[in-house]
Amino acid sequence: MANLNNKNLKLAIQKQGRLTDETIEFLRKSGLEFESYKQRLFSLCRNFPLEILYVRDDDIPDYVEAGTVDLGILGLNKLNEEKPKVKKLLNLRYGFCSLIIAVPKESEIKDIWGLRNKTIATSYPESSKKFFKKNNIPVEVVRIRGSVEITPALGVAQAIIDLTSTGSTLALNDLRVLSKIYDSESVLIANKEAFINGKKNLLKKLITRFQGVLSAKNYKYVMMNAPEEMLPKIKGIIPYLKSPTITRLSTKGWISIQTVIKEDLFWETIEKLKKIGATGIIVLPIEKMII
Ligand code: PRT
Ligand code: ZN
Repeated sequence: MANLNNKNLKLAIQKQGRLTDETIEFLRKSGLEFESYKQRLFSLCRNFPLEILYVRDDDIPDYVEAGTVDLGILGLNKLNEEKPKVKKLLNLRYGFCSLIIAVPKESEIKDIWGLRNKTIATSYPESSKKFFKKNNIPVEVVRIRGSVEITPALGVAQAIIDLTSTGSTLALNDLRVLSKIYDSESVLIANKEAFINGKKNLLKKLITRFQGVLSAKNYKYVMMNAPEEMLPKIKGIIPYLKSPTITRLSTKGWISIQTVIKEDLFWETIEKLKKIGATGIIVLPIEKMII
């Protein structure tokens, strides 16, 4: 069992918020075993020398930059906004959202150029100023810490810049999107010196585990039956596949093929395979994939 000491890797994650559940799920999928219940300040993994610290997401960039922890998981939006001196290691494919500009539905403002000399409320002043500077549009950016979406109704601002995922908050507040500034998702960051200190090997091991989970998420395991003569065509449809597992079936001229298919091309690939005669297609999720 791992002990609390300086040789352990330290990872900061959000204590209680939008990223917490999915982050814990991701760590568990990576094979890490630890207790986590509300009001915990840290957990020690049972099967890997890793301490998990539960903190406010706003503190994660500073902790990682200062080396209080080696690693952190947080929204890419926080990195874009605060520009801490850290290393971004992986996109974790959850916590998706976008930073957008919105105006009241009935506003006369039709595009970003209509925002010239207007007041814009946001919790993301740096990202906002950068966007308008790049587009050469003079605006006044007012920093608001919470409930940015109600500021137009209060007469504080003519537009807002905020994160959105489902869009329901915007709809509830009668706001419409004018433009997107950037997309965001959960990311893994590391202290700049993490790879040159004594924990380098541990860090590499942990990243390999994380990559295994991410690769598995991007692929599906597929089994199918097909006429043997179609094998060259099947290989053409799944070009990244070097050597599929092939078994001869008892029906003459037929084979069974086992392979992996990329998630984003999944339906397209299945349609093509069906067209050339593949049948009995079975699809399974992959738990981990070490490439
Ligand atoms: O307490 P702590 O400081 O740790 O948390 P927090 O309240 O500052 O952050 P939290 O938990 O709200 O968000 C943590 C991270 O989740 C953000 O930094 C983003 O990376 C990510 N994320 C993903 C989001 C959203 N989706 C999101 N929808 N963060 C905020 N929102 C807000 C959005 O601005 C809106 O007000 O959620 C509301 C609902 O959004 P809709 O579009 O679904 O209605
Ligand atoms: Zn926060």
